[in-house]
Amino acid sequence: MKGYRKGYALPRDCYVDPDIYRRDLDAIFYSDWIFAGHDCEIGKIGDFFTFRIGDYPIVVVRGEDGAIRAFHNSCRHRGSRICSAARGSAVRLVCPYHKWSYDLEGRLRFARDMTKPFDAAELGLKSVACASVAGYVWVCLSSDPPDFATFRATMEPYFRPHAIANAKLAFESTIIENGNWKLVWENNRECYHCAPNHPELCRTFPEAPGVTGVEGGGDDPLIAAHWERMERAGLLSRLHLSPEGNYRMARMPLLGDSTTMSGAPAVRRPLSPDVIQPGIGSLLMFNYPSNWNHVLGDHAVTFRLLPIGPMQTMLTTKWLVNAEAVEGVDYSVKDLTEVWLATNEQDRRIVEENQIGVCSPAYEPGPYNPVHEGGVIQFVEWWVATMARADGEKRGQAG
Ligand code: 3BY
Ligand code: FES
Ligand code: FE
Repeated sequence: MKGYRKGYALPRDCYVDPDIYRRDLDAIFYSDWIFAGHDCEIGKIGDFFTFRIGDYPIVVVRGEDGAIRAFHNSCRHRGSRICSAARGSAVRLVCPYHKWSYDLEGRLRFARDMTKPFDAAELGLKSVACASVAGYVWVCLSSDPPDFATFRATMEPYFRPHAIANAKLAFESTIIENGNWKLVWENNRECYHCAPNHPELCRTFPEAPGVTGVEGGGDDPLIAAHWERMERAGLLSRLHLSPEGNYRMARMPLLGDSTTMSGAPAVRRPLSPDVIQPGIGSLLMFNYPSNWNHVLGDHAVTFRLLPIGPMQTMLTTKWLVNAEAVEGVDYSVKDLTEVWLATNEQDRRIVEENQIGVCSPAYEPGPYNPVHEGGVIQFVEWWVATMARADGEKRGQAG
């Protein structure tokens, strides 16, 4: 990347330039596995949700056989988007334009008043690669998706005890941040900014760099003791960073039982019947480029990042609780969501101010703090390496 200096913030173009943004989409968002949502959001046959990765509208639907599939949400007649609702339930996916209808497996079943014979088998919805892992649905737009088995094998043992697939969505929030998607990630990958900006989060989330970073934190006695105690209780906890640096899992201690204002659980029932002990902290996972998470004893908070322009990013946050928990009896949405709604809003402003400053012709990349911003350095290096690899592949194909 022209002008990039290791250990320093990226050159302005990387956060501003529409061509680099197109390359980000091609090399990353159109090529990698992207977090779509949760199995439990589409629990019944015919349940669906929709979203968009760059220019691609997608629908994720549970079929008659119970399997979850993803399709391009574009009609095979003249291309109209078929499902416009964010979520819903349907027996067939019916295009609103001329009522061509597709079954839940994407087969074209009905094309009204078509007099000339046509090959229905040729006109099914185009499928998108789709995989469900431990209650998380992922899709990949590439016709040749990268290996996902290694991620699956790594994620499952950390997440299985938390029974995310059987949870329920208690609340969802979507915000638009006027900043490049990499600024959103850089901000997420450090807690250097937490003390000055996140009074609510800091009640329970430790500032210690070992908690947010990727170095391991095992030399921090508090973290090491937490891993020891959790793994004795059967909960995989030690940090795992993938060799390519694109995902990390680790269970970190919290100051309290949950990321609430009081530190007490927000939900009276544990998220999973298999994890009932207090003080389990937070199972943290990130998976570049689209997802990070906090899985607690009483609930989980999951984040989906989608770029919508060179300087605009959409962030969707979901709060999952035990499916049996009753709102108003076992939890209140206010207590459940207060800390992260406030934190997201604070982070949105941080990212937007960062974007405005980076847009200045006077901006010059400064040095990352090696202690507190190791996670940011890791993210930026992953991005630079990923782009260099994609450019190399493109040159290889061209030459
Ligand atoms: O959401 C996160 O994982 C990070 C950790 C600390 C700063 N940020 C809130
Ligand atoms: Fe879908 Fe015509 S575009 S039925
Ligand atoms: Fe933050």
